[in-house]
Amino acid sequence: MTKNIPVVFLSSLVIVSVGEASIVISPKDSVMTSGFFQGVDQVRGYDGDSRLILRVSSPEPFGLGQPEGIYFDFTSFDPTSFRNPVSSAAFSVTSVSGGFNADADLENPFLVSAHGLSANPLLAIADDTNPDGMMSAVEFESTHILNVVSSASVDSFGLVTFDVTDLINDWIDQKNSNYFIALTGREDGSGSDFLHGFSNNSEVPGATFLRVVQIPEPSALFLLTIGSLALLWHRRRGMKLFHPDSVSL
Ligand SMILES: [Ca+2]
Ligand SMILES: [Ca+2]
Repeated sequence: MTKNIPVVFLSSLVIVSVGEASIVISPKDSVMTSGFFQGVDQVRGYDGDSRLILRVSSPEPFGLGQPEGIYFDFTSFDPTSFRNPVSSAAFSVTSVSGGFNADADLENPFLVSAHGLSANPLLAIADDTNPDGMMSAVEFESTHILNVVSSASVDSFGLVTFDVTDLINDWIDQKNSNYFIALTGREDGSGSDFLHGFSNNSEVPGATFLRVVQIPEPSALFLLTIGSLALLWHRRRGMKLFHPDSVSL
């Protein structure tokens, strides 16, 4: 029986590592664009811009032709660190007041959606931060935001989570190597005017994060199975030891 103890201990270790195979990734930065931004400063909210709140608007807020939206920079994402697809990826942001009395609430929920991108907005959009950019913010918004990955109804302040599993697996498979997530209000059909806020992660650390859960490696599953069998065997032997019929020795 003493021989079995290390094997049982190993199986416990494997169970723990499989159960906790989630990784949390923070964006390098997040920025916003808006039809309200006139002049050369088209992209705002960079680390150091002292902008605590970024905003997502309804498609044509207050008759504005260009909506507001947020771009999250995950260019530190390393697809080679994932050998398998992830089983889930949840993108969380912190809903706060946008500061213009146009927030979503329980009576007026706002459908916000997450998207992948087909180009790097920090390099493509021309503004004072990036004078070499090739296009305007509104042009980028209309041509490089991909189809919706998932939507969430925002009706209060606090954490809001989007299921971005398919997008992250596209990053891992290299079907999409633009490691950005955009939040827009383009799926909202309520007709209300929203200028809803989300904490700027560079100014409010921890407000935005991506949690991915990896599918266990086949070798880990094999070890788990072997470990479970060893545990079962150990238990059966243990039961025998304590069985009244076995105490005749
Ligand atoms: Ca930022
Ligand atoms: Ca700028």
